[in-house]
Amino acid sequence: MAQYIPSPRDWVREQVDLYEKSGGTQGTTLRDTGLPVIIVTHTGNKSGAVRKTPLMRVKDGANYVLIASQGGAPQDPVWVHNLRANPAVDIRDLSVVQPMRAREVTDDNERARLWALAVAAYPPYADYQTKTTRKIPVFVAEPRA
Ligand code: F42
Repeated sequence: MAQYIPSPRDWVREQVDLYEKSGGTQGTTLRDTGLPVIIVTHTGNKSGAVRKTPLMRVKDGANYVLIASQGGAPQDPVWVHNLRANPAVDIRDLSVVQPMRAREVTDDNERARLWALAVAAYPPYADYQTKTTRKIPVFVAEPRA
């Protein structure tokens, strides 16, 4: 089995640890917002290592919408490259872990619909898009048999 390499960011690594070690009963929200977070487990496209990325929970039926906002930073987060190369992910939502497949959304109408869901779930996403000239990548994760 591939090695797990934790995030170099302390607060991110600590959130993943707490979320997983508690079986999805602690560390499940973003800091003091109280808004729910999921953990996306994916594969490093260069290292082949297991990577774990907390993201806001945005649901569309059985699917999850993944927003590569990184706080409106100028660069895409590197997990975007991992999902493009290896779309098979596991998504932990509280105590439930599901195998899913992440697909980057390229259709403008589909993206607009999913972006609206994302902003409804986590309003700061709208501010993040105004802070950067890049078009924030949007993925939809669908259940994988
Ligand atoms: N980030 C978001 O973009 N959107 C969100 O909704 C979001 C919510 C959120 C909630 C809670 C929380 O704790 C964090 C949250 N974050 C959110 C931050 C998110 O978890 C990530 O930390 C952030 O998006 C940055 O992702 P990143 O993949 O750029 O992470 C960096 C810091 C990182 O881990 N870098 C690694 C490193 O060692 O420098 C590289 C990891 C990696 O995947 N490497 C690849 C490999 O092969 O292993 C190579 C990648 C390449 O192609 O260069």
